[in-house]
Amino acid sequence: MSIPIVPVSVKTTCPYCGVGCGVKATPRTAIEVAISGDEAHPSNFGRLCVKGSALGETVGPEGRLLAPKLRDRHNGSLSEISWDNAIDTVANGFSRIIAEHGPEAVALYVSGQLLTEDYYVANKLMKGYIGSANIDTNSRLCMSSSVAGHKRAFGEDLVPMNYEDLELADLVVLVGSNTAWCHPILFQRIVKMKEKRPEMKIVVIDPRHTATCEMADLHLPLKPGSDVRLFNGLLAFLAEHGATDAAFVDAHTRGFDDALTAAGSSDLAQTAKDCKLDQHDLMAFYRLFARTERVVTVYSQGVNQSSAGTDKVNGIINCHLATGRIGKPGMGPFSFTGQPNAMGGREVGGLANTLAAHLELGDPLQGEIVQTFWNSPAIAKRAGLKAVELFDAIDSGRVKAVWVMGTNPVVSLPDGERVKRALERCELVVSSDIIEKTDTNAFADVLLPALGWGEKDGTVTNSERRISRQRAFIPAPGEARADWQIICDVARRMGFEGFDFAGPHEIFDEHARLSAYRNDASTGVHRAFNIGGLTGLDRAQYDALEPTQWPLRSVEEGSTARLFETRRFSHADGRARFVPTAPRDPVNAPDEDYPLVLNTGRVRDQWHTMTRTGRSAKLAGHISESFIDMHPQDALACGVREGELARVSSRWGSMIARVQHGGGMPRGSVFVPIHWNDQVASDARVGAVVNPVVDPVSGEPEFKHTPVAIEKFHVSWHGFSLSRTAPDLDLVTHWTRVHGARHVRYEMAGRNRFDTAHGDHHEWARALFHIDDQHADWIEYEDKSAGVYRAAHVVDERIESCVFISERPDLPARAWLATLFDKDRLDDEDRASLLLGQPSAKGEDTGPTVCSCFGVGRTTICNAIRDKGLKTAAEITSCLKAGGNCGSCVPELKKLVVETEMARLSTV
Ligand SMILES: Nc1nc2c(c(=O)[nH]1)N[C@H]1C(S)=C(S)[C@@H](COP(=O)(O)OP(=O)(O)OC[C@H]3O[C@@H](n4cnc5c(=O)[nH]c(N)nc54)[C@H](O)[C@@H]3O)O[C@H]1N2
Ligand SMILES: Nc1nc2c(c(=O)[nH]1)N[C@H]1C(S)=C(S)[C@@H](COP(=O)(O)OP(=O)(O)OC[C@H]3O[C@@H](n4cnc5c(=O)[nH]c(N)nc54)[C@H](O)[C@@H]3O)O[C@H]1N2
Ligand code: SF4
Ligand SMILES: [Mo]
Repeated sequence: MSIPIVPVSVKTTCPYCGVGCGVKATPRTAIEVAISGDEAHPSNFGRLCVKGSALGETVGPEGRLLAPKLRDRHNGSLSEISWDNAIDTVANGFSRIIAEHGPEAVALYVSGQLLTEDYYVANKLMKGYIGSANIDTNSRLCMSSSVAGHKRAFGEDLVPMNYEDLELADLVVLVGSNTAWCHPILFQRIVKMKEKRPEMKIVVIDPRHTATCEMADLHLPLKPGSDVRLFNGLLAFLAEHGATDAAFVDAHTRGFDDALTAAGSSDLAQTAKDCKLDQHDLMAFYRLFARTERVVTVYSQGVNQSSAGTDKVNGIINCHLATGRIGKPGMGPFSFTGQPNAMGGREVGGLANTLAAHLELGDPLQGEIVQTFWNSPAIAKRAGLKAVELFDAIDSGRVKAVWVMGTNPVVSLPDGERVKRALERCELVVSSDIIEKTDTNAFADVLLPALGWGEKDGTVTNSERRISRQRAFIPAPGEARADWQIICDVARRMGFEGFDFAGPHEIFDEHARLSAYRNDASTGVHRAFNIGGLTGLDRAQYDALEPTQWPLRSVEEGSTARLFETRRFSHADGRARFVPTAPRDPVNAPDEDYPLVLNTGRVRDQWHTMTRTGRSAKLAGHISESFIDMHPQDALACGVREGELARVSSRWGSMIARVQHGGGMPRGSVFVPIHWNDQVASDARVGAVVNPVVDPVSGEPEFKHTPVAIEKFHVSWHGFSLSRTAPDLDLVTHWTRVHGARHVRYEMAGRNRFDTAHGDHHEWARALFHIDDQHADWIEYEDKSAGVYRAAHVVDERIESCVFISERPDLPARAWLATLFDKDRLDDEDRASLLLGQPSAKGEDTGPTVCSCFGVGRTTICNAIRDKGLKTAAEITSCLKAGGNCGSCVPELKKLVVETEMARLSTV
């Protein structure tokens, strides 16, 4: 029976990045939803980036896990089971292992993409009922260095800032943050303000020349890992040039002298040398910072994901404390959170080394407060295992059961092969996910279908501590249940009281009450995190909750836009701490065998392990395959060329991707995106290569620095196919799947000549597409001497599949071929184009997508720049619409203007 859809617009929040944009979703059918930005939401005021705009394409039933499943370990097969059976299996499995081996033998591994309510009950179950702190989260891989740095400096994990501060600043420093691609709406807010006030300056500190640099006044391409040295140098410079705020330092901080001593030399030439920077550029940055009062320093994964991540954070905060630039409009250190609910997870205490509601493990008073409030049978007394340690403990058999929720650790943890081995050895692996086939689910004994975005209800907190509602607007598919519900069901089945909630509003209420409970130094422990003003909301009030920033102690007091305005920090004496940060090199240095440094990160149109964004044809067009970005001279030295496949290997593992040069890499470093995994490519999971080194304070992995070697991946042919059904991948050596609207595309390459096993090219193509019919309609072209073959299979004048093969990687464009799959019949011109291997009419191929919103390709844009003499991104927008919706591609448009002009100059 189909459930009627009421086309009413529902206000919710984007499930991707920590900007936390407000979204208006209007369901048209059960699988079709119109998406637009919420003009009233203070994060985005109606704008959405390209990922947010494409949300409508990701809510369909394709690939969803629709019922609980149990794996037969002997033959690997999955069978559907009832919820009752599934809950029993998980509860009994956990209870048995706890009874036999104690509470430390089980673990939860959760996610910054869970809603606060899900997160709260997961944490409560583990720390208050099972009684161990073995619950960690993928936020360990993400924000834990910032958490640790904030605690050291402020006495509590506090992000003091407000998004408006980015607009009020006269200098925005972006450290290790590709803001243009990873926090696009905040980037656009900064850029817009810069257009209004050109005197506002942007400095980017990143080894790569990223899209973010297109808008920067200054880019400092520092040596990877040398941020502490750079900010120590800045601290010394500020002190030497009388740019510190002595009154603030005296009255509100401790430890300045020690930090200054640890910062070491103020010798600019030496600092520039250590960071491999141009001395004049470094001086320009130091001077700019010294003389500008309103400075916001934004930091993200280039800072956190490092073996010196926590020190990097404190190195930055030290400079803000020294100048007193904190807790005032337009200034302060600003950690951009990655996931939509990274901040909510920190509020509930989802990390293995925190307790709950900003209360800490290991202090008897804080333990007592939480246990009394929960009225729970137990309370965790010491820190549990951090993500990388946790998987080590699973591998060694110390932890025997793990329940993974809303994260894909086989892809996202470092040393991925070890993670696979650990899960293989683990007695009981449970996974709650919305998708059935993921690299992690391949190892799960029990699969639990969770509700996804659009189906579930709850709250998330963004980078500026703003709590927003995610609201359901489509019915639950199959038997999927909300994560909080699944956790509570298991907890109750384990015999625990305290998990009877009628809905997420009751969980939120309990969370809010805990935040205010004995939140006072006279009766308990004072902490800034307090949402007492949000207690007592009934379902209707909770449903109507408007985006609200914390702290919100009471309704009368109202919420707090900016922390530390009173100059009071959360350490017992109210003072902030300088943390001495001695620079140290990354743990693993490049050597003769592994001479290059692997840096990993994100691309504009994909989200993490692609389980959702990978389903959007619109998003697949921007970058369709994994790549190894490297300097041309490094490529030469490794014997690889642009467009060819290469293997990246480290002491931990290897992967394969295509070499490219366009990403502004310095010598000595290569960059590989994190997104591609075993579901979408044969061998492109970069986590297999990444070293499992972690920061000693936070336990956050060093994702940005693994010594690697690059070598050519020898193949005898390159090709691609587009088809309405999947081809036989056993016939190819290397492949990547690219989602299309009415077809699926595979980029492929082979080691064996394809005519050996299957007679000739034609036979091979028939086998590839599983075609038995001897009389099928084929359009075929072959040039044996050039090693070129192309074929299209046509049924009733409609294209079913096509394959293009060449000995060299220079294959024809793909974009125009995809359009043939939209047609009911091929005309003569289409057939001629297929034979020719290119559109016979000029201008039909648009090239790879640059503007995903309007589907405008690179070739179209470059032609327009050249033919119409366009000079700015704005001119491109008025001519082609590109860049006119979400604006995410504007940095790339700017780059194309420059590149096309350079190409023109080199040919005149
Ligand atoms: N499109 C997209 N957006 C996303 C996500 C996504 O998957 N896709 N994920 C979200 C999540 S969870 C997160 S955590 C954020 C991450 O957001 P970002 O941190 O902006 O993204 P990354 O690409 O991981 O890395 C940022 C930059 O750090 C640089 N870097 C590497 N080493 C160093 C170094 O030693 N010093 C400095 N200063 N920089 C260095 C890299 O070159 C890279 O450009 O993005 C969020 N937004
Ligand atoms: N090499 C390298 N590795 C990295 C990083 C890096 O920069 N370099 N960055 C790290 C960072 S910052 C992050 S945040 C991680 C992200 O890494 P992951 O968390 O592993 O990646 P996701 O693809 O976001 O995984 C989310 C999973 O939850 C599922 N899911 C979606 N919605 C729901 C839901 O409502 N409920 C449940 N139960 N499941 C749901 C999705 O299908 C997916 O399988 O990667 C880390 N790994
Ligand atoms: S910037 Fe984009 S991905 Fe991030 S919350 Fe906003 S719309 Fe979603
Ligand atoms: Mo993240």
